[in-house]
Amino acid sequence: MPNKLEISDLIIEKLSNASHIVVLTGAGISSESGVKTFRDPDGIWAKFNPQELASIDGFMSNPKLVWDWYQERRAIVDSVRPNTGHLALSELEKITPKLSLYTQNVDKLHQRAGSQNVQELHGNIVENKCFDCNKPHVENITNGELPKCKYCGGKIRPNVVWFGEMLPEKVLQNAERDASHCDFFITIGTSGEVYPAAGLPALAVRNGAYALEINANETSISKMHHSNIFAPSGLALPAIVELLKNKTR
Ligand code: BV8
Ligand code: ZN
Repeated sequence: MPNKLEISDLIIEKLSNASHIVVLTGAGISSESGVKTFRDPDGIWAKFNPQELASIDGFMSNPKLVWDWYQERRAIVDSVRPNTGHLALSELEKITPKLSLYTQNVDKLHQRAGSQNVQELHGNIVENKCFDCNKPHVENITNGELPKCKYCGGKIRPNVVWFGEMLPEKVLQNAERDASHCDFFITIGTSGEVYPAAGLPALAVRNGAYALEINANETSISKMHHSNIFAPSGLALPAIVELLKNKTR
């Protein structure tokens, strides 16, 4: 397999000896499936202000606009498929002793690619819940009017974490514990702008892990990684899995 992506032997050596790999993914890993990222020039937030839509205030002030925005995104997510990057991560989970995958993405593409140990730091847009009593809303959503909670009549919202909202406590605790105890941390397709998720790579490095960033571009957290592969994750991840498999053959 020509190593045209310049994946160093050191990365493959460390990966093949890693007892616990932690992966943090962001919107970039889904972009090759056709799901727009947030902050890229053609991203979904190019025309919307995130605070306006992905926040409690945004929903309170314009529930219909926010609800329709999520309906639009749900339709896109339903219409796309996991790409080679998602599939390679699912393969990596199979061929390594322990891999913990934490995603900021809300599209469920990792689960659809077959990854078993996926924890959602920012929830997902497949499930819905009541804005007021937090109970899950499992009824089918028909387009048009805003659905109402059958328990309390409250407004239904997607089960995502909005700006200003706490992340799911157990998931964040697991992420911080795993980042602090792993020996290899891979950051894939995230601009590293949104906290506390963006703080996980630094936590791993502080605790002695080897940190690799895979991103199509340089980011604000590139420099704090031991190595970077500036390439699309749909190309880099399958190449890494192939090199790992060749090594163990
Ligand atoms: C919190 C879910 C405690 C919904 C999202 C003021 C008030 C309140 C909070 C704050 C505040 N100031 C700061 C904060 C903290 C805030 C924050 O970090 N703000 C930032 C913007 C400064 N964080 C929060 O509010 C979090 N909660 O802190 O609670 C608290 C509570 C009250 C008060 C204070 C603190 C909640 C954060 C979660 C927000 N929800 N989304 C939805 O999706 O609609 S965030 C949103 O950004 C997405 O979840 C996304 O996952 C996340 C990160 O974006 P990325 O995934 O990185 O995507 P992005 O487009 O940015 O980058 C894509 C990358 O991919 C690029 O680098 C690109 O180069 C790369 N790429 C592109 N193609 C490819 C590729 N790479 C590889 N291959 C390719 N092919
Ligand atoms: Zn309710």
